[in-house]
Amino acid sequence: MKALILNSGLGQRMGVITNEHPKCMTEISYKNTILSRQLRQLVSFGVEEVVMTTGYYNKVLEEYCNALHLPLKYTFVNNPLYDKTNYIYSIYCAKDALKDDDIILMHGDLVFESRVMEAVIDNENSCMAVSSTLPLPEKDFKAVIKDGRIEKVGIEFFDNAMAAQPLYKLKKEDWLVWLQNIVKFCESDNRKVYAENAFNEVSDKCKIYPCDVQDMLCAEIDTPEDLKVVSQKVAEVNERTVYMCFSTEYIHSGHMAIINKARRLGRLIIGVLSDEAVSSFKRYPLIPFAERKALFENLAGVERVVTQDSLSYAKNLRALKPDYVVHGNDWCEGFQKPIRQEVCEVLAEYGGKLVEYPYSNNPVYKELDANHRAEAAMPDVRRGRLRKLINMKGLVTAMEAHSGITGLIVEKTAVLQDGKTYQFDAMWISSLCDSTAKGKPDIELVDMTSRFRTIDDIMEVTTKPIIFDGDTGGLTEHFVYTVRTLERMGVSMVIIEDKTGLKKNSLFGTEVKQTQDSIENFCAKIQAGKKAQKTKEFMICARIESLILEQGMEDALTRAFAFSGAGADAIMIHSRKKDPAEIFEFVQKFREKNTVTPIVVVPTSFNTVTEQEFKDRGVNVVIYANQLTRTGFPAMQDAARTILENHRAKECDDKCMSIKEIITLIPEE
Ligand code: SPV
Ligand code: MG
Repeated sequence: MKALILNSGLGQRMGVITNEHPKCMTEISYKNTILSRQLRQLVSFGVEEVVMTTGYYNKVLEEYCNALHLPLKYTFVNNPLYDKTNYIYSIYCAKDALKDDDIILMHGDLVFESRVMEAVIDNENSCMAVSSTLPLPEKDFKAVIKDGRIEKVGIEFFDNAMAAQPLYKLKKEDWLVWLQNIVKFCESDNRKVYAENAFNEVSDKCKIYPCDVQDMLCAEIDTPEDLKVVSQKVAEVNERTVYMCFSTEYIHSGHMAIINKARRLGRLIIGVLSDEAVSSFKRYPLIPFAERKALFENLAGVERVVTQDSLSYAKNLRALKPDYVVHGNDWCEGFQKPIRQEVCEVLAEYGGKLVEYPYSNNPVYKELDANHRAEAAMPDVRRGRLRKLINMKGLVTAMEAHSGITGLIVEKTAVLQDGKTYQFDAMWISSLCDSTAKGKPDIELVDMTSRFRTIDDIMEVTTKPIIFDGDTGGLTEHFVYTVRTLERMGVSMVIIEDKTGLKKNSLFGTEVKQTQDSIENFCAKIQAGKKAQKTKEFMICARIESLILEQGMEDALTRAFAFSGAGADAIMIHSRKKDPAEIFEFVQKFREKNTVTPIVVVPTSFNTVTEQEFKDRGVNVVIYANQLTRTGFPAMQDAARTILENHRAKECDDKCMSIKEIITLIPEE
């Protein structure tokens, strides 16, 4: 696309202002003339070629353009009869340079805000800027609209007309029709009329549509009074601010495209989502906040970078009051919909505007995202994320997973509540559920190789950190190998319980015979594990069974201090009572002496306590240890029974996910 700028005229009505240069070289704002502003706008829209008709002070004008050093290729075409003809003849002189492309046609004294040019350029048709909100001008151009198209342009039309400005996008096929008639006019010596007169004769074949720019700035400057009014408006436009928010960890050309669009609207302020906000809806970012912020701070055209500490824009919008918020239109649906709704409400409070651009579905970006996700799943990246999350959030939640599909449920399930997104932070690979899925009792019967296989299945399709139920850890001599394997796989934490001999599930309590390990033995196991591990992020958590085995609070606390002293990175305290009192008492007494070692709880029986209450009392990890298993298997039993009872599958259908859903449940990467 080329631009055609008409700059041959004398600009007589400007008085002394145009004594020494053409009108387009008149200053309109600090650092910009009418022309330099237009040219810079064209560059920002990716225009590379400008055909400029010249006349009055043509050499001054050419030199000026070249001195701007803009990335534009100019073709200057002098109209030697500039003082005797109208611009129709200037176009005629330039005709040979204007036959091979779509063009943007504008008068050299037109000042417009970038949204006007955007609306014109993005229009799929040939179009002219008109305004449905401005009154019809007495002496300036009006466009007569018929059947949705522009039938005539001129100063003399008032019926069915709209105020119009000489800014057009003309597709080659339309432009050539108009140009042909311009040539015909000029060659029959009809050179003192508007070029639009030639258009009016062929408007049935040259299909130009109105592009309504309403009350956006788009005005010609004919007089010093116009200059004053428009300069003031330009100053206002230049003061506008634009807000965008990013959570991205890398910037690709799609981001740049929308940033460039936003920059045209005003001075760009970027909100960078805090790590906490990012991990509330995605995963813990691989690139920490400070680095992500620096990405944008170093981007040309970004005026300021601020922190956005939640998914909600409200706080920043109320503080910054940007004129525009820019976003891709992808947030009209899905979990971002209420966030968008809130943005609209806050913008309405002070008259800001939301500008949305079509979301790019470019497969390259999808691939970049997939690669990035894959990176997040790599062992070295995944392993350390649990520690980071505990430090960042204070309390993290983990949900049981025992297969690829349950892993995906934990990975992807998200709930939007009160403008916030909630999801599980981590996955718990429970010995109970892993064994149950294999139809085996939870007595360390499923061997480690098989348990590692489960981890592998889950890891293959997820990215969230993994907490592994290591049962008793087995013999110390075996545990050290387990630690290294888990670490190598990218598991974040192993929890081992202080039992020995034939371990049974804790929820049996004292109904079955279970033996607690001695403090000395268990400390030695922890120490051996810590010594064996190769990375500093891997965590070994000591699980205390004293309350389960009714050994009393004192015993539980003595063990907790001994185990943390032996190097345990966290302490899990377990109970099978419905009443959380003993858990609360333990947490309080432990925290009186130890404020740093993370505390883990598994509230299967004391399940009325909320995460917030646990957090307030000093708990750091809440594990939902078996709920997917306990909900999934009854549903399957029910389906099996229903088929048996009815001797066919029809009655079961309503209980089932559709075949279509099941085959599309797992997207192909
Ligand atoms: C598991 O989920 O396997 C556990 C927790 O160890 S509990 O079943 O409560 O013992
Ligand atoms: Mg277990």
